[in-house]
Amino acid sequence: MRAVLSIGSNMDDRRRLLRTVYDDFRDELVAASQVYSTPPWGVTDQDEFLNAVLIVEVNATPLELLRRGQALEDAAERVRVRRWGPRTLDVDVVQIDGLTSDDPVLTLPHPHAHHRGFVLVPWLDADPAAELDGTPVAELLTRLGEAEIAAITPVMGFDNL
Ligand code: A4P
Ligand code: MG
Repeated sequence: MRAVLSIGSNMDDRRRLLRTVYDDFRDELVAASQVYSTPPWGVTDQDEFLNAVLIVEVNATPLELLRRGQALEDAAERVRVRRWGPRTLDVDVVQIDGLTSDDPVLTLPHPHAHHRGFVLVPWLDADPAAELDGTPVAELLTRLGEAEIAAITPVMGFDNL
C-alpha cells in the first residue's frame, strides 16, 4: 500500500530525529519533500518545528505502519506531556491509498491534515498531483491564509540533513 507520512520535530536534535524516519523507510521511499521550518500550530508558545512529508510504498497493514511510526517516536524518547505540545518526534499517517477510517486508533485520512499548512506544503512538494479526499492538495492550500503559508520555509533536502 502507498502511504503519506507527515513527520515533525521541535525538540533536541531535530534534523537527526527526522533522519531516523527517512533512514527507516529509505528502501520503501517513493518521494520525500524538502525539510521545512514551520511555526508551531495549535499550541503556539513553543519552538519552531522542522516538518517533512514522506511518501512510502510498504508491504504492511495500516496498523502495522502506525506502530512502526510509534516505534520511531519511542526510539526518539518522546514523552507525551501536552496535546499539540513540544515533541522530539511525531510521525502521523496522513493517508493510506484511498482508505477511510473513523477509528480513533488510526483515523484516515488524518483528521487535521486538510487545514494544516505544515502538512500540505511539504506534501505538495513531494507530490504535486496529491489529492486528499478527492480534493487537490494545491486547492486545499488556497484555503489557508497567505501568511501561514509564507511562514513555511524550505531549509534543506534530506540529502543535506
Ligand atoms: N491516531 C489516530 N489517527 C492517527 C493517524 N492518522 N496518524 C492516534 C497517527 N496517529 C493517529 O497521537 C494520539 C493518538 O492518535 C495515537 O494514539 C494514535 O493512535 P499522539 O501522537 O500520541 O498525540 P499528539 O501527536 O500529541 O496529538 P495529536 O492530536 O495527534 O497531535 P498532532 O495532530 O500530531 O499535532 N505544529 C507544527 N508547525 N508542526 C507539527 O508537526 N505537530 C503538532 C502535533 C502540533 N503542532 C505542530 C505540529
Ligand atoms: Mg501525532
